[in-house]
Amino acid sequence: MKKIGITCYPSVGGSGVIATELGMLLAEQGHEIHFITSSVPFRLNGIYPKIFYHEVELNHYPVFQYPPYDLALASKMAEVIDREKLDILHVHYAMPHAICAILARDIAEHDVKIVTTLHGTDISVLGIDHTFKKMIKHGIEQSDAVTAVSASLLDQTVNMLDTNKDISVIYNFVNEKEYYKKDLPIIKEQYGIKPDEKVIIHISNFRKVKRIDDVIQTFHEIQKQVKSKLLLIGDGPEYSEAIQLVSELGLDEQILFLGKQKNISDLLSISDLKLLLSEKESFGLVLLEAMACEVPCIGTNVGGIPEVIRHNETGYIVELGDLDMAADYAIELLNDEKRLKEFSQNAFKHARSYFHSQEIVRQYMELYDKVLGNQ
Ligand code: GMT
Repeated sequence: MKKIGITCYPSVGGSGVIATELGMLLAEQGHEIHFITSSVPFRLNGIYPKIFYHEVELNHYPVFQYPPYDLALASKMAEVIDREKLDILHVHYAMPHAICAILARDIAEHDVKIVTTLHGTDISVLGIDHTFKKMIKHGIEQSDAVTAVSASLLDQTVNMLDTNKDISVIYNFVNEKEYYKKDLPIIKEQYGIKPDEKVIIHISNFRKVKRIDDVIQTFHEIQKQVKSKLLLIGDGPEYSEAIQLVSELGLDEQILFLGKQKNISDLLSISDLKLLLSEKESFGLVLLEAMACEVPCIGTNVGGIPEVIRHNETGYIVELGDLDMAADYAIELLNDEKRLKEFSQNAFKHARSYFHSQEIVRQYMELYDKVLGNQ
């Protein structure tokens, strides 16, 4: 049995989901898990005797202009490392979590190993900023082990930071107990979608990099040839722009903005196709969630997306901004029931084999054993 600390952004987001699900699966295997986060991870909504939660509290001292979150986190990490005698502290994101973990390791008396998982945004956004580049590099190089969620992110990290650090690729996974296709025609009906209409879905945090306008423009072409509706799930900075574009294109009746939703697998269960046309995406966890629910995907040839979608088998890959191609592929697939069924099955099988949660957890365990010198 190992004692493992986990730090992630606990709010909605793929990295938070992966960190939490990993903690839950490790706890199921008998390990003791200590989440050290600013709030309870949103997926952690049950009783788990092997899981403990340590809240990072922020006091607003009048002397500080900004509350020192990173220092409060490092201090909490050090406290938990010593009190719980953690073997591993697994942090998600080099910036700021690996940096905090390194500081905590220096402060703590108990010997702990740091494992850092890179999810992308720290490398693709912060890594470009020279102010942070050296700090991110330090966080990575001082970690005892580093993983990246795709080969593409690994390459990008090595190139951008010019580091020789040995980084392992460990892909993301989904909780198969939650992500599977359910028979829910009632949901389609409740949203006013006719049985013969196809459902296309996009899920994201509506950041600019997600190119929501490309998704809407692609759907604009698709709906001319396929009776369909587009579900837009999520919320974020581009939300208002998206609503405006939908109105301008006269698609208010056909595009449903559902905002943030909890039961994503239910909505995927009524979907026929998923679109993810991002300009940056280190993995695209939503693609894997879709595939697990038998939904084929069209994604851009960007970052880790081509490592998740198998072109012409589980979906299609298009060049960034090639909306005509995306629409053509979608129309062809949605109009061919036999092919659509075949792609759905391929997507499901691929998600269940290549990205199976037990296999991914095994890979993390192997890495933990390696850093602890048990291998
Ligand atoms: O995509 C985001 O804006 C959220 C971010 C996160 O922290 O969850 O996503 C990143 O990590 C996910 C989990 O590994 C990946 O599936 C996403 O592709 C990655 N996002 C980007 O690289 C833009």
